[in-house]
This record gives sequence, structure tokens and C-alpha cells, in this order.
Amino acid sequence: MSFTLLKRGLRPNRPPAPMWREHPLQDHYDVVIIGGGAHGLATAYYLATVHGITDVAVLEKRYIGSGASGRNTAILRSNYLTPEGILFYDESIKLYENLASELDFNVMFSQRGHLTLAHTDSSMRTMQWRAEVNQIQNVDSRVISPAEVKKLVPFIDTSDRPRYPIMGALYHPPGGVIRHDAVVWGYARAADAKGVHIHQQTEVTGIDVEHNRVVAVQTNRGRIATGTVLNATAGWCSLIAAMAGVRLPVETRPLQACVTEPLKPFLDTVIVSGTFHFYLSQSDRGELVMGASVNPFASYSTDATLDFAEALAGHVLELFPSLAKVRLLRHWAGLCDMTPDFSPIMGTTPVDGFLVDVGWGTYGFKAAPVSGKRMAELIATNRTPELIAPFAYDRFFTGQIVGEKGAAAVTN
Ligand code: PYC
Repeated sequence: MSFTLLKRGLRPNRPPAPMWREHPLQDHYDVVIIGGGAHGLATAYYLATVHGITDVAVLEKRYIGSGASGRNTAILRSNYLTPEGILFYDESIKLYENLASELDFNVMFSQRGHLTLAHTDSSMRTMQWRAEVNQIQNVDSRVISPAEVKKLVPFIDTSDRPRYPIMGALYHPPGGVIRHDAVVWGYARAADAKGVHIHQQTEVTGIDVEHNRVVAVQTNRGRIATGTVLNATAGWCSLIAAMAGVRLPVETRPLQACVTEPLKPFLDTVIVSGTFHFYLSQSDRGELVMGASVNPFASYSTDATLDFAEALAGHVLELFPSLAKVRLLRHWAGLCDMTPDFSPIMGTTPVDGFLVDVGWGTYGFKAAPVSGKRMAELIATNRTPELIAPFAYDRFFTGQIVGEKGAAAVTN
């Protein structure tokens, strides 16, 4: 045992140093970011580190990471369908690959490979399509046979017993899982160290706009004058945008997920089955982390429902019958802001100084580093980076949509 470890072990129990500080709420900030999730905190971090803009407040109505950042199933991948989406998520994966050393914080990114199973002729065609578009963009992604699936996942049933037997899969080796809380905490700590103010329990109650320009944000703790506001919320993005008079083409749907009791490690890839409506991975703690599609109705409820758990379990057991006796441990829901084309809305809005990084549907966590970096660039330079230009708000008026529904983990 090293001397330092021994010294720490013998030291009287001291509470760990806080990872970010509390500050009084100032009555002015250069930039106000609404939403203390991975996107908002990443934007604050890149504003401070890359652009030297540190007079920044991140406002979070509960605690940081309490929204979609802490409620997703932590899957990362870049095997999308559109060239715009693939380039964008590929930059995110590259940033994630380096994030632990950049933040000096272990975010536990495990690039264990990602398998999207195909059970029908039409999904085989879509997988082939995705593989080809991915390869053109230099993203490692290929269609593999059921025998290769079995080699990667010995416990999966590749026989013709399941209701929809496995016909092949899209294999994406760079995909994997990450510790989502660590990403939030790592960005928060690094942003705080650069002077960003993180305000938890600070709810936005209004946005003041004068002559079509943002001038202030109203909160439950007071008014903040500012010329730049970024809406980086998930679940509430259309309500926040409405405060500035901006209407978003977004419908909010709950997405449920759950984990089982811990098991010995047996699964070291991420498994997705669109036909059976589930995705599954095993966490470092041994729990199986599972989810399915969004609820079939718009709602702000984060209730977990028995029929979801029942259906999910039935579908997982089709391909993993040996899990029949495994018990569920936790079950929760998060809120997903769905856009008509399943792509996000990033950039400026018709209101000067009011920017958005919203509408992430079920893809948001994967994009936190790249959207943070590129939104920070937009705020700092007043120029929209090429990588995010296709996701502009006005595409819904010009008709230049970026249809990414075909790359959804499961059909929504
Ligand atoms: O797009 O990979 C995905 C995903 C998994 C869970 C929700 N979305």
C-alpha cells in the first residue's frame, strides 16, 4: 500500500471538498444558461476554457443532472443515418474519448461495441444502408451475421426459437456506455474552477424581451439582466422558449428505463433490438440497464408503469431466456422533447440573444460534448459552426429537415 493511501486511511473522517461552489446570484451575467444538465454545463465549460467567457450562470431548477442527464441509459454511439447526424455525433464520440483526461475526472467511458439487431428483411436493409453511410463518413460500422453476434454475445438466443429470430446486426465497435453522473459532475467541476457560477434550486419564471431582444431572466431568486440566454433544457424546452415568445415544434414524451439486481459480468456489448423494442447493457456494478421506446402519449409525468416493465421483460426474455429469474431493482422515467424529424434544434431563434440547444428526443446525452463545444463557439463568435448549421430552428420553415428517425434505437 502506498504511503499516501495509508495516510488517507488513518486521517480522521473529513467530508470531501465540494466539487463546485455556491455563489450569491448576481443581478447581471454576460451569459445565462438555463438547464444544469450535461449540455448546459458543457457549454459553460467550453465558453470558459476555449473562449475565456467566464461571467456565466448555469441555472438549474433542481440539482445538476436531475433531468434527462441523470435519467438516460448512458449509451453512446455515432452510427446515425444522415450524413449531418453522423458527422455531428462522431465529433461527440471523439470528445468523449478524451473527456476523462481533459476534465481529470474518470467518466468511465467503456467503448465495448454496440449491436443493433435486425429481425426482418426491411431492418436488414436499413442496417446495410446505415453501415454504408457510416463508412463513407469513416465511422466504424458494419453488418454482421447471427454467428458473429453469437460470438460477441454468447448468451443471446440466435436460434429460430424467438418470435422474430435474429437475421443479422449493425455492429458499431466505438459505441458503448459511460457513467452519466460523472459526465455532469466532471463538467460542473471544471466549469466552476474557471469561474462559472452554478445555481441549483434556481427556477426560471420568465424571460424579459424588449424590442425583440432578450434583456433579462426572471427566477425564483431574483432578476438577472443579460443579453445572451441559452435554453439547454430537456423536458421543459418548449415552456422555456414560450417565455421568450418562441414557439418550438416539440412534443414532450416520457421515456422509461430500469435496472435489475447485479449479476456477474456476462454482457460486454450494448444490445439494441428495434423489433423487440428494447436496449440492454450491463453496468460496471453488474446491473442490467434496460429501456424501450417513449410512451405513446405526450406528458410531463415521470411515473414508472407496470405495463412498461412487463412488456420490456417479455421482450428481453425472447432473446435472453436465461434471465427469467432476475429481479428488477429500480425503474424510472425521464422526459424527451421530440421534434418532427428526430433531430435537435440548435442555434439562434427569431428573438435576438435567445439561443436554443433543445429537442433532443432520445439522443441528447450522446451529444453533450459536441453541442456544448459548438454552442459555446456560436455564443462567443456570433457565427453558426458548420457542424450544427443543419439543425437550425428555421429548417421547419424551409423544409430542410434532417430525418433521423431511422437511426432511433427502437421505433418511437
Ligand atoms: O439512441 O441509442 C439511442 C438510445 C438509447 C436509449 C435511448 N436512446
